Amino acid sequence: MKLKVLTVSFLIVICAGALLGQGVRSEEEIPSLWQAYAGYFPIGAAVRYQSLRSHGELLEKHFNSITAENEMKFATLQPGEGTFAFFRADEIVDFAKKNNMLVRGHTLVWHRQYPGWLFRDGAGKASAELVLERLETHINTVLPRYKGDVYCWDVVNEAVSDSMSEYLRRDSPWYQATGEAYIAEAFRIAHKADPEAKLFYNDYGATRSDKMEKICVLLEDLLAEGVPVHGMGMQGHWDIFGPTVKQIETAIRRYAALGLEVQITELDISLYHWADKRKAITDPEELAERLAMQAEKYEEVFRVFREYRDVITGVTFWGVADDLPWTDQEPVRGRKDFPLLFAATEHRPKEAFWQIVNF
Ligand code: HAH
Repeated sequence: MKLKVLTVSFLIVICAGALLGQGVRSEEEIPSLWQAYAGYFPIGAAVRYQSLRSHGELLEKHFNSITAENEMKFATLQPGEGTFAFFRADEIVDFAKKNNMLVRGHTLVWHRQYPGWLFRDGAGKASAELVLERLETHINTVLPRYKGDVYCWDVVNEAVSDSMSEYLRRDSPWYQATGEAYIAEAFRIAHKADPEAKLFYNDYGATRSDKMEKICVLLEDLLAEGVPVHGMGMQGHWDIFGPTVKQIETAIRRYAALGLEVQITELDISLYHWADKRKAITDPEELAERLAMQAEKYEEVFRVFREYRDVITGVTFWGVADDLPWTDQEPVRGRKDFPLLFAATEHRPKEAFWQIVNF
């Protein structure tokens, strides 16, 4: 009986350990993540203005780059035509400056989180000319404001389609208003507005061979036309089952071969296969097993990132700790997940953290 109680308590401790983070170590025993990678590339995190306070200590210690998760998107920055709201973005930039961190700007052009007025003209649809003019006003207001503070921008996000029968995403209001024109225009305007800023095309599914080929066609065309594109952002919303490290490596090489720098811009490794529709993993043993697989996966992908340090100029996590993953608020996935390096409880480093700092 006593043995059984002991075994059960032991199991509980192990499961809790997996959930909460491995062991309990004093703060001095925990190395800084960005310092461990100082010879490789900056380590970033996506923040919400609230997380500057709730996750401030983690951010200061482990990250030397930040990205606003939502605060620099079109709808947030210009909710009404000519009405700009910079205070939340400013707060994030000030935090970064105070802590000597880089800031990645995200994102100028996307088919989501845009304000309704942008594609309307009175009661009707705005013309291509009007939409491009508004794009120019937006970029010419935002980029100069953050010149010298935001060192790179995701100029265009997710323009390429997921559908096998489509090249660019035709359901994007940008495409519907201007055809392909908005993409090159956005890069040209951005480059004029801040010639120092590194300009990125950013997308998910960037390791899938069919989508990768389409992205490369887009990038090659832009480069051939002399459009100022400097980098490819691979989002990196991955899971413990895929993509494989081989696929990740192939993609990094493919984008780098275009002469672009490569960044992993939105890294997180979900515990769920992408087709798994469950809202939560309820079995503690399954959870522990998946957290172990996650640690291994993080170890493998960071080994590849380190190998490609010459072309990789940044790795950014899409969030800071498991208590605030974007998937909690994302209606597309909306389920309990633990995709990051720090546990929800007390922000303890998880096994995945130890795997990537001990190399
Ligand atoms: C990313 N899209 C976006 O780039 C980022 O701005 C957002 O905060 C979260 C994730 C990934 C994505 C999505 O939002 C919906 C469907 C597929 C992929």
